[in-house]
Amino acid sequence: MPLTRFKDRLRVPPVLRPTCDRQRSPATLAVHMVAHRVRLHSELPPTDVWTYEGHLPGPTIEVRRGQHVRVEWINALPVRRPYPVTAFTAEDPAADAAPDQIPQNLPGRGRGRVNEAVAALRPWTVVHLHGGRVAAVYDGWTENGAASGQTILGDYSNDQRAALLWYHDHAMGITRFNVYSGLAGLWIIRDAEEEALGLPAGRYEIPLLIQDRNLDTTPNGDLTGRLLHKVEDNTMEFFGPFTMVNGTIWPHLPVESRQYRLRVLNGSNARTYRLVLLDGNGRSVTGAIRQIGTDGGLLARPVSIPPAGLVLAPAERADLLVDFRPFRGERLRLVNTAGSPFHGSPSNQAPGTPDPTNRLPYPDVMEFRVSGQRVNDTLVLPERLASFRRLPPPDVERLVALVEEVDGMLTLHELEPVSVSEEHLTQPTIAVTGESGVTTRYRTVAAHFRDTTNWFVAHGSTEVWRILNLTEDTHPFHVHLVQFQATSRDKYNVDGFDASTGGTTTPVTFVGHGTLDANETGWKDTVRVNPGELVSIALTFDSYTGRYMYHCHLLEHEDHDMMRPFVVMPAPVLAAMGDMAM
Ligand SMILES: [Cu+2]
Repeated sequence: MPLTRFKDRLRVPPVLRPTCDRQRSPATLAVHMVAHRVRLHSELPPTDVWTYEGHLPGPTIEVRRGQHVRVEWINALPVRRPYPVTAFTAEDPAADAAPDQIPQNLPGRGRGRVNEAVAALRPWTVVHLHGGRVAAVYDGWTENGAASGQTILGDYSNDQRAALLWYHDHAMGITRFNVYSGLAGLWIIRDAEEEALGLPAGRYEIPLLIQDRNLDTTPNGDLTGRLLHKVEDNTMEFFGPFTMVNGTIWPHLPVESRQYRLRVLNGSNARTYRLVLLDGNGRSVTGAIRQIGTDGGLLARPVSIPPAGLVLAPAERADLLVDFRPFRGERLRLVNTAGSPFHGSPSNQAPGTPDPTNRLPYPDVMEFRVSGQRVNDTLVLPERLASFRRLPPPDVERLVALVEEVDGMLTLHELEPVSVSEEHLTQPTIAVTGESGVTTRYRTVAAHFRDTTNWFVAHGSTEVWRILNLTEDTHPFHVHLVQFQATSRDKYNVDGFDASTGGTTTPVTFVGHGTLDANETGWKDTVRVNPGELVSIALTFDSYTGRYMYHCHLLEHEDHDMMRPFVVMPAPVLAAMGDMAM
């Protein structure tokens, strides 16, 4: 163990509650992006990080539903100091390498090369409120970055149900490094519906922002504390050996023997977690957890965690009620059982066992130390938590395929059916045989961020987006502006897809219905699409208009072209534009 587990106490980020000076004017906040030095673990030297307001994670911004808040995001990051992250590409391990020779399991660089382009970066940032209904100009369009000394204005209506959102950097091409440097924080919206439940609050409501990290070493192998973004030649995603919760590696939290509300966010670049709670004997006590909310707020009713554990891909959130009463005087470990890269398949290891073959050298996340004292806690969770209605049938359906091209570039292929007049096309097409047995041929109309915008959405309409994963890994699919509903997860045989042509030799074919977990049936802004799955989501565009993005939330994928624009426009404007829009 390179660092003592559970040594340091969990820190909780400070809370900023914006208030307005005068009636009717929006509350205002000034949030500075500043360089800072923090200890990620008490046995480490200080680490250079970039922060919001000097805190890692940034301060939690807490607002009321409907509270109008204006934020000045001030880039006050230093121009002359080196970029706080060393980007390094390690040589692939030999085919017969032992797990402890897989570079991403090891702290420090090993054999490989430093990415000098990253070393030469200067501060360039843009802030996105993830999960927020935000006007397009304030949404943090990836190309609209601010240099040091410049300010980005954010105007947030917070006109949505109570939820845990998060703000983070979204700068074009370098989001993975800027977020990794520390530019992320939580944003909590409160409302009356949630308050009526009398959920644990104050020091009994704890946010847990989970992120993996790697650290550089001296030639002797001592950890320097410097942030190291190490990938491998053939694994572009970052997976680090150390797990940080709220900016501390493997922390512990003393808790009373009562119920707690834990608000969990996976803020990792690429690592998916499957979280299991273990008692002192290594026995799973995950049954002590009920999930009450997800990305977009409260679920209609509380649900159990899936037996194998709570899966959270990057950017997904879980609102949990954890009952520590049966565990007086015990220590409980929260562990990860998901290997990386994540494919959606279950683990073969006993929970808490290292799985270095799958880049999980240290499964620990954090420890809860339950007090021996008896506490009076009479909260009984109601069976109905919040209002929920299914979205109406869609006006429009769209299909996008997740494709890894032969050069390893990951892309989003927007697909359109081949019309009769196009049947002579020489371009490769993707044939899909659906549940009904009908085969449709599609052509790719865009695949890269720079390609033409195709998706023009009528304001007020409901759409279904179908996401077909033709790659070998799970991708968390994120849409800006809206909270959506996952409606189905179907399994397809995708063997007929040929990445070298971008087309199919035999149709991609429906093989059966998969399952959405109970905790995926609430409001979501990020949904996992496992290999060979076609996941459908329903979205109603009833708030703002303008240009937004959808993308994979593995930050290395988002930066390497798994990101596309879409535009919401008033329906009469679309009609006036005629064919051009559709
Ligand atoms: Cu992806």
